[in-house]
Amino acid sequence: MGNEIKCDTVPIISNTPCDERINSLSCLFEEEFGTKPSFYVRVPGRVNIIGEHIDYCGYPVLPMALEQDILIAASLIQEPELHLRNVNSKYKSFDTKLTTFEDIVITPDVNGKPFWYSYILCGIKGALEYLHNKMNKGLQLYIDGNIPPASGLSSSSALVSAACLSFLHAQNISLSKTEIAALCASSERYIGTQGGGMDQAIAFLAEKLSAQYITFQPLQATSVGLPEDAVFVVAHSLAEANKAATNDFNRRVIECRLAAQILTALNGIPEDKKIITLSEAQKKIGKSLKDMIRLVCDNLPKEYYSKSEVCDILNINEDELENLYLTPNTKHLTEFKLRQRALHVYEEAMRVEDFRYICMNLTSNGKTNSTNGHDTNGLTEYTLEDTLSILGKLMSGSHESLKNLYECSHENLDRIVEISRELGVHARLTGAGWGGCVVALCPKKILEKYIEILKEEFYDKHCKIDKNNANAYVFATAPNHGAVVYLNE
Ligand code: ADP
Ligand code: NG1
Ligand code: MG
Repeated sequence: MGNEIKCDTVPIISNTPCDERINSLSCLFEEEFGTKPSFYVRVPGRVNIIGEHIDYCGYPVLPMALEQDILIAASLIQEPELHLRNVNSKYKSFDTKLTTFEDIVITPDVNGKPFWYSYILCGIKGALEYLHNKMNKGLQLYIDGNIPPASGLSSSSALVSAACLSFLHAQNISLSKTEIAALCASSERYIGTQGGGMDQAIAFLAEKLSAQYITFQPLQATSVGLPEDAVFVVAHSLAEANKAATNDFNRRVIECRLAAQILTALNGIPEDKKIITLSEAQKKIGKSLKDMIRLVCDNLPKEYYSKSEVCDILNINEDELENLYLTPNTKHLTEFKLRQRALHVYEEAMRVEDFRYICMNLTSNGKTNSTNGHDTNGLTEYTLEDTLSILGKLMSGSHESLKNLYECSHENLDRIVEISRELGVHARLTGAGWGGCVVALCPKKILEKYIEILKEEFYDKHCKIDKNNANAYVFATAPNHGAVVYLNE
């Protein structure tokens, strides 16, 4: 590898690694565009270890970057145009002129699903907006991705981020990692989902060998060491879920918004129609996470809240409710689950703090230090148990909550979690859910056996996939580094 320059910005490495994937992408690029790529951009996918569906509520999360990535080969052209090719033939070529960010209109296909290239357009639209439409060069991009798509491993954000980074690099602009992560998070919202920024943050701020504790406002990442006697295993449920193709994701976002608005309204906070998150509600009310959980149970006792009930509590009419708090794809909803969603968020935020606390205090023998100074939410009861078992229980708790309170699991995910539990391995769905992947905390000493049993019991017996062909669906992973640019000099 060449020399890295500027640590705070995305590393620009002055020579491209010589590997088979880059070589074959380079050949395809040259065949298609008649020139060599001038640079490559690599942005990893991620697995979120714990802290699901809480980034958009303002709470910290704990992801790590994967080895799987989106790799883009790029060259500059004089014309203000964009030419997109993909190694995978199911993603059809796309060419367009580039004028202003306002002219980039992102529309779905006839079934309401985004086109693959819309994720690229999101990244470029965001970058053009940031540059106030100043653009010197057009781009030719050839994309090679190996992150399982629509599977909760953040293929979408890797694609948006890789496009935004390519475009900014082509215009000679280099932002700090946190700036570009925040820009990519807002750019991806052009696809229609109101995500929180975890995926783009880890894409840029990831570091090899440690997970990252990511806080929002301000966006910051702190390295968190993981237990050495365990391995994180990712297992695909074989169900895909594109988050922008349905309103499941945004429905949860707006239910959290409404819960936050109601909690503040019922707790004497002066009326303010600005959207607030559940973490802002906590700050305004001035209570601990534990107290917020009690408050949710007291203030939001009902199973469902109708539109008119929400309006009555917030002292607004239905038009105001739609305009202030709902998204285009949730405007028609008539009922909202508020207690369940808010309970998940506050409890999951506590689980993240506990998980991080245990990891920060790992000693060389795999046990944790004393719990001095940390409100352990009852964890002291478990100090004699194995660290892995405490961490595992937090992960299992997260899954149960996502399944029962957040209702974003899938029968295949539950099946994998169940098979894991029978072997004493704790696992949870990772990413947004409704399909996608499970992440499991597997003691190193049973890793082979665990993967073998998943292949037999889930892939072979349950999904009728020969266990010898299941390698692509279940793999052990370790924290990888974040986005880089390679110059092809
Ligand atoms: P994820 O959980 O992977 O982020 P999303 O539903 O957010 O799932 O986005 C998945 C979509 O991203 C896919 O349906 C596809 O349109 C796009 N995508 C992912 N990987 C690639 C790729 N390698 N090439 C082209 N498009 C991709
Ligand atoms: P995935 O499943 O990778 O698309 C989504 C959101 C995250 C976060 C998780 C749930 C986007 C781009 N990503 O991830 O911000 O909310 O779900 O924890 O919206
Ligand atoms: Mg995504």
